[in-house]
Amino acid sequence: MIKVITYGTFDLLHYGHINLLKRAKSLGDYLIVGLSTDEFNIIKGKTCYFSYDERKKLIEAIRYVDLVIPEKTWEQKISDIKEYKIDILVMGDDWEGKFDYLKKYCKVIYFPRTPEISTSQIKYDLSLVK
Ligand code: C2G
Repeated sequence: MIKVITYGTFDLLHYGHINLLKRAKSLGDYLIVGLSTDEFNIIKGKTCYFSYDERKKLIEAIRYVDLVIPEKTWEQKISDIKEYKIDILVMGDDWEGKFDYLKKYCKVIYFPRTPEISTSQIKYDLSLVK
């Protein structure tokens, strides 16, 4: 069984996220999502519209996702890879190169981001609606 993992905040879930999760799952049989907790998002400098529990419910409803675990720190990836026997780590290419240090533990693949859509873009566009 090929196990894949990816990490993210996934706030205001949109088709860019879905594209990434679909492609991540296509690489194996089992996809784990390390979902950033509200506390970790503060460390990441992100303010979320949806809470961790709400975002978890959304991600768990996606057919490509088999398990959601909390992402609490930058450092947990190595232990996650070992604990869950991960074969492939996938991230969007805005992270290109940033997780190459994990190549000694598993394959690391960066997929092109879905252009033109992002959570911040959605927030901005909505701010224009009166
Ligand atoms: N993504 C994408 N296309 C978009 C928007 C996002 O492919 N249009 C991808 C990102 O590249 C990332 C994933 O969807 O791989 C989740 O995006 P974010 O929630 O923005 O993730 P981020 O805040 O970058 O957190 O430890 C890793 C971090 O937790 C990643």
